[in-house]
Amino acid sequence: VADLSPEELRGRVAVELERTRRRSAELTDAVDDEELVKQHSPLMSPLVWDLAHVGSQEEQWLVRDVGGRRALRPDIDDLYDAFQHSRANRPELPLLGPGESREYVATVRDKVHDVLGRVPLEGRRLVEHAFAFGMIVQHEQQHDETMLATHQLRRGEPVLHAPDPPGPEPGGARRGEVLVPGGPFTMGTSGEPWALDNERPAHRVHVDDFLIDSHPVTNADFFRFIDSGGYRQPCWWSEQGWRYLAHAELSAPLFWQRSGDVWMRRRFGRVEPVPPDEPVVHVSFHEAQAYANWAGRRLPSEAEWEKAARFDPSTGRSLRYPWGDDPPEERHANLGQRHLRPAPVGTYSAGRAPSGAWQLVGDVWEWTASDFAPYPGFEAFPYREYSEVFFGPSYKVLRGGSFGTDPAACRATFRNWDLPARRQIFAGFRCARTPAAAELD
Ligand code: AVJ
Ligand code: FE
Repeated sequence: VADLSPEELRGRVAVELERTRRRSAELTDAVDDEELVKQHSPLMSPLVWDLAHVGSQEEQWLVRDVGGRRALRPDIDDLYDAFQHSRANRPELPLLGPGESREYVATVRDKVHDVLGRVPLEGRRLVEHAFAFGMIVQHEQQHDETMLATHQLRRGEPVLHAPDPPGPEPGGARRGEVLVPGGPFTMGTSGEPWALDNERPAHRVHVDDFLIDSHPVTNADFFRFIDSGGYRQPCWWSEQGWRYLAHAELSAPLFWQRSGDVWMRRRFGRVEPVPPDEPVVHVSFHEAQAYANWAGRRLPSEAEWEKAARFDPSTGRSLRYPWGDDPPEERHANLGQRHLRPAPVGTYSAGRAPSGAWQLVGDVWEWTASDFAPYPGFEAFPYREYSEVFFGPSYKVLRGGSFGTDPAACRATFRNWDLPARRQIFAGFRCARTPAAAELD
């Protein structure tokens, strides 16, 4: 950002805003008005809520705060405040209708382009203003991923279409563990202009020797857990996990269904056999943890995950992405909803980390063992409700992004979080373990 002239920066931001809006439009234009206002699951908002919420945040943050312009629709601030109304209750609200919502977000966007054309983007205000626009792009992209999860929960004929991802590369599916030698590394970031408050500041963390899976856990791995009785044996589950399992009566990942001898799954309206070589997706933290216990392993801590994903032992530096500092390209990772599924393990050799691990970014979010907590020196920005109110033992951290995560909202430092019971998000995992002393010689 600092290397760009203000004019180049304005152009870059405008492109990102429009690219993002095309995605939101695609997700909301794919269904008719009735499906736009209906609730597809109590876990999710109606799609039309997400759309107008994106506009409302953009109005408050860019039109009012950055632009200093007068409010367009202060009367709807409360309706679209995520803290005022739970997702389950949003359909009952007097929300803007589909046409009104589209008109509203377009009006806000026009004003935003006007603000972008006039606001100082240099000197003292550069970082602050560039961040505000970047935050809004990321916010909309995050809601687009949420809307994609709503599409996955929706019943009915397929309305989203995309080509399948590439297949595994020669030798790519040879799986194992990679050893990350103990020592300090830099976790988090202070210099990344679009990094959100919870990724900051950069700080040194010591991590002991650990081994981590070279690839995410696959559906075939998960078949074995299920077949060996994993969902029926309390010994693999935490107390909280077992209570949740009994209450929710789970016996497989979300969207799976047994048909005779084979597992089938529903994927964006298509029913198909569960592909054995894809990362498992739509599992809760509890299921991931139970699998890891069953396999004699554990989930990686967040620090372990990040070190495996970005620490380069040849320079001692932490990279922006597993493959280096360059922004994601198609060859690096399955991001950005180019595909409507994870790629099989052993794809994207260009995206490997210095540790040797594959597919840390893209495909599926990966559950970690860690609670969502602030880094030392954390400062809430721009408001406490973005991250700070979620800190504590209730939320577990996920890392790496999924096939539905846009590159703008994905970095090796990016932190996602959710309740340990949630599985409608595109979440999978990989396992780790602490090596025995004899293994290190
Ligand atoms: C970071 C995905 C947990 O969706 O609750 C959207 C992102 N924050 N609007 C969420 C977010 C405010 C957040 N997650
Ligand atoms: Fe939001």
